[in-house]
Amino acid sequence: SAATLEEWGGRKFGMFIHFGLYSELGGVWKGKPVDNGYSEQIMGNAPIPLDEYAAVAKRFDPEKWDPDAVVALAKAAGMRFIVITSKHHDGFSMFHTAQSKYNVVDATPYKRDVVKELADACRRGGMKFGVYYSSIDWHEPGMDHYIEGNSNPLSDAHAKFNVAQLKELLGGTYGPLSEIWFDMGKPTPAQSKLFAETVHTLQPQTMVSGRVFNYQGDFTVMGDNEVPEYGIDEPWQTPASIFGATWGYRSWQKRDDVQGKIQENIVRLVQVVSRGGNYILNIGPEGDGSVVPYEAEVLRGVGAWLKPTGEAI
Ligand code: FUL
Repeated sequence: SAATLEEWGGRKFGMFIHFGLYSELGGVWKGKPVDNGYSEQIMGNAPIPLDEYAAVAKRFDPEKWDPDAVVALAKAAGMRFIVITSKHHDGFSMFHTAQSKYNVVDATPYKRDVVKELADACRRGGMKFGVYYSSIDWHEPGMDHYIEGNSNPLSDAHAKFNVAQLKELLGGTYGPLSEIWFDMGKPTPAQSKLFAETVHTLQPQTMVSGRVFNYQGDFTVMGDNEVPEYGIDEPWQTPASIFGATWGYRSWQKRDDVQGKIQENIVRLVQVVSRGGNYILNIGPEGDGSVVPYEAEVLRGVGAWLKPTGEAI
């Protein structure tokens, strides 16, 4: 509805979180930095055989993950919503899905539903909450590994699996979702329609990202880190990563000139918002769940500029 669109557009600034098994690897495989693509896609980039990648789950134990602290950080940055990876291309679910044991509760020593605990923290903190959901699944036989442009076609069986997971995510356990950030794969028009309808039937207020494809999205997603030159008169969003080269944690990332980074993100935020969009800025927590101090500093720096006198915006 018009009210939903206006509310969503009015949020302007949010936090993206890329967190998964890849965070544990931090962009390194067998002692070597993997530098030919985003670190959240290290399984496809290295490439890592499925059984070896899946074994990482046995040591994924993000004890330092603190959802309330993450919500507090988003607030300090002046953000109004958070979107976390519920499942990335690797196919590993960060929520307790019943569709596959390949999830954070059933397959790791951590045994806790990361998506649920963040959803609850957001509710406590008055922060809107949404999820990223990739329809690609490198864990599935026949769909394994990278295809140019992440344009994997989806079998009907896989689309069914996706719908079953969407029903879990939107069925109430995770509360009201502000948006669902579909990403990649190459669904048919009928599959895109099915995904969008599934979302809207369960939660009419949930905004569907344009990367559900085939004109079924409620908002347009720009290219990664893309800031358009002109105002655009429709709901849209720029997804931004602090380092450009990765969204998932990368241990060997060079992190310097934090003031310059803060300035850069303030400028981009202003450009996006003044042109009618929402800016969603990413953090990539480490495998132990901790937020990279440099990233927290960038976010706080942007927030300090937004709120020079310290009052709530
Ligand atoms: C892209 C994905 O392929 C990246 O890994 C990342 O999630 C980014 C936000 O969207 O298309």
